Amino acid sequence: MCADLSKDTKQSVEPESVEQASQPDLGRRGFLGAAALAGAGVSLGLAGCAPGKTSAPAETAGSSVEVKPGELDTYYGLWSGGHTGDVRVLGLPSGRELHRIPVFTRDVLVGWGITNESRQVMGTKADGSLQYSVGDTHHVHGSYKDGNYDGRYAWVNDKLNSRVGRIRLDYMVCDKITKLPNVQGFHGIFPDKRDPVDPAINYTTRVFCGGEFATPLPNDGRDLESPEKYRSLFSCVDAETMEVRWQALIDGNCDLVATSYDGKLAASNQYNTEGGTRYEDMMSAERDACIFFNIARIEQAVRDGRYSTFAGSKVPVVDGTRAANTDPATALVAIVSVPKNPHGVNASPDGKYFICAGKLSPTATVIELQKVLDWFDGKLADIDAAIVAEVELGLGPLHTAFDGRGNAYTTLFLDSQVVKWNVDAAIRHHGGDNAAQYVVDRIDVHYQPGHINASQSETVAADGKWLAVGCKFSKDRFLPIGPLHPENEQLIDISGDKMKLVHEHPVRPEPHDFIIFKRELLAPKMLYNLDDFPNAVREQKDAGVFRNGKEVTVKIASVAPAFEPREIRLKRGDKVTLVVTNLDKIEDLAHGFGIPDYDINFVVNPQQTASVSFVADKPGVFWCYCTHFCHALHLEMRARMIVEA
Ligand code: K7E
Ligand code: CUA
Ligand code: CA
Repeated sequence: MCADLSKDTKQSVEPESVEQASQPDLGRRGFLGAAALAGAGVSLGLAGCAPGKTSAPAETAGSSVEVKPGELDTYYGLWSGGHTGDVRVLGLPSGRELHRIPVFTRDVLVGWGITNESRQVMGTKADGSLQYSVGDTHHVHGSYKDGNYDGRYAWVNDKLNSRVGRIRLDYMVCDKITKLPNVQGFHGIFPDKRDPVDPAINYTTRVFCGGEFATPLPNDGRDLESPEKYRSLFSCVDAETMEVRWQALIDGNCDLVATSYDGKLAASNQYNTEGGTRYEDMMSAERDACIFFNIARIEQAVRDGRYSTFAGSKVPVVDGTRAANTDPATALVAIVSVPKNPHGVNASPDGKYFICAGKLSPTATVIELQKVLDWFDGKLADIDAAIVAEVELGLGPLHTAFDGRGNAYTTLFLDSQVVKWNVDAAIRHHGGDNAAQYVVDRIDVHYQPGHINASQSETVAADGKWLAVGCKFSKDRFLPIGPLHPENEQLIDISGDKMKLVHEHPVRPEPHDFIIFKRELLAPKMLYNLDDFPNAVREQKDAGVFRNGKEVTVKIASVAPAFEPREIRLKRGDKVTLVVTNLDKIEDLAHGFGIPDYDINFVVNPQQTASVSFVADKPGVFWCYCTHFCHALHLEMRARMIVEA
């Protein structure tokens, strides 16, 4: 399983023999038990490579991955940041990180969580402190129109505190955060791609959110010792208002989420249909499920008043439990059986299939969308007949991407590989055509890949050019930096028949999912508009210190290389709101505003306004200075804040 580019080369000539050589025979590749998984993780992955043996130079020379100095990338990537609570913006194919968009956690670079405006988005407690200071982003997805990204919004989950963040892609800033009521471990997220009933609404209006951890509902101290009463909720958030429209109560749990191209279905893989509260219990059944939510029916049930609510929340909750949904004519959900503890569900760009990866099973399960709809319509007797393929791929399949040419690419966590397979061939193989070779190619990645995505993968415009892989372990790939290793992000050229590894870079842990799309789909604004800030200081003459008893408003205008006013006179104990407007109109001319010993620093972009509030509790002279290099006289760009004792 070690990196060996000679093997990649051989692989590209003889995939068959490499498959045999590189695939351990684990009990004829049957299901992995929990113990086997742990054991395999150690023997196949974590202890598999000795440093120094494998670091052949990457094949980058002359390949199209190179973006020369001064050239621009052709794709944007939006990457979840992981437990740094932010979203990364990458340029591809270079892999250069261009930006980090803070969402759930403070970012001291721009002052996210420090300015009043950002704190309002993040949410504060009655005492003014931030509601939460930690987060964990896993999945980021963009808004759709006609099946492709429209560049309006992106949404990202916070698994830790069950929040949804929305990013305005025009300014690349988070503008709303919604807390999901009665949800713990909010994991998968996916926007719908159009409305299920109104053909005129061909764009995203809902965002679906899967609750991974079942708890007593409401989780207020009752039913602690009654696991059979633990439930989880699948939530629908309005894309515009960001309010929670409805929730569906389900047995077991949700993990990842995917949506159909016709807007009719949202799907979530379930790994704990057992409803286990202990580790072993979650792996006791041979099969789990992929649950499909019938959006139009659920919204009709809400309109008809067929819902309940939980204490502490007014959100309508429909009944999506198994027992309540056995009659296809009225069912709100359809539950398809898939092998043991699946991970990942992805919708193919032709709109026909959902693919669940097996995780503890070496398989991928292909579920045909039309057949799920047929079951709801009473035309398919057995919902499990919606499964059109269940084929072996390798050990530890997690996530799947698509190239728009009928091929799927699935990460194999335990095998440290990506497998390219043909969906139609898999369906034929499943149907009894043993000659149908569905595995097209395999490539070693370094190491233990989790998420994977291809350029434009989950859109109607999947273009099959680039495939990025988030490897959870980097081991020996980079200079050692102590115990906490970087992760390894690798880029694979998938434009030809054979996959070709072309680039890798380390990344600070730990991103999960990401999307890659053509740069033309995004048109960021390069300047703010003063009209969007009601508190803007519109001209230098409006700047000054305005006192109302102990409440003081300091209005500051910045024009490089000076602040106006340059002297701020305060009295100890004043309650100060300090508003800074950057009146510069030149792109890239941002200023910072740092106040020594007051724990304040933030950035104000051209034509933006930002404010902070604090109590002037420390007397003395405080040189507030511009912290963002803006001008030859940047060091002189200061204001003297005097706090009288
Ligand atoms: Cu990392 Cu998407 Cu949270 Cu799989 S999940 S790897
Ligand atoms: Cu303004 Cu530096
Ligand atoms: Ca299970």
